[in-house]
Amino acid sequence: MKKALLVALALVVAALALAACGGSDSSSDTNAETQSQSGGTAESGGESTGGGEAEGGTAGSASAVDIEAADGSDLAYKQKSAEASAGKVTVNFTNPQPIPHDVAIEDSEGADVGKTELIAEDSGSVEVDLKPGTYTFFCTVPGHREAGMEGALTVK
Ligand SMILES: [Cu+2]
Repeated sequence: MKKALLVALALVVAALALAACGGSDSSSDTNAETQSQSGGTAESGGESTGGGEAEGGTAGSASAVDIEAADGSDLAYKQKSAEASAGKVTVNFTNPQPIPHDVAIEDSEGADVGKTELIAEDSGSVEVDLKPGTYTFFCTVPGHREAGMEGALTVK
């Protein structure tokens, strides 16, 4: 009996914690991470001085962007656009095609920020440091970008 009560209490606390951090951040990934730690803070009253959320350290922490080349042999990515949080961003690229592709990122002035390896029937990733702004991701294989292998990356 007592155990059941504890489980019920834990559920309530978890629900409160979820509600507490739902407001300010749109990234569901980070919510899932903080959820397990912030059980205590949810009960400490209605005053929202911005507690709980900062616990994990650096604000706007790591995020990831997933980009995939089209199935078949189209010179295209499945994503035409992507979004990331400013800071360290891991770009995960999957290329199911036998044709080699990569994902390079350049800023709004055309400066290279980073790129993945050139891969075929494989996946790879690269970590880049991004400030808020608009970037372009594209394939560096000659002709591919022109054929449509590019998209917009918005960093907030
Ligand atoms: Cu390509």
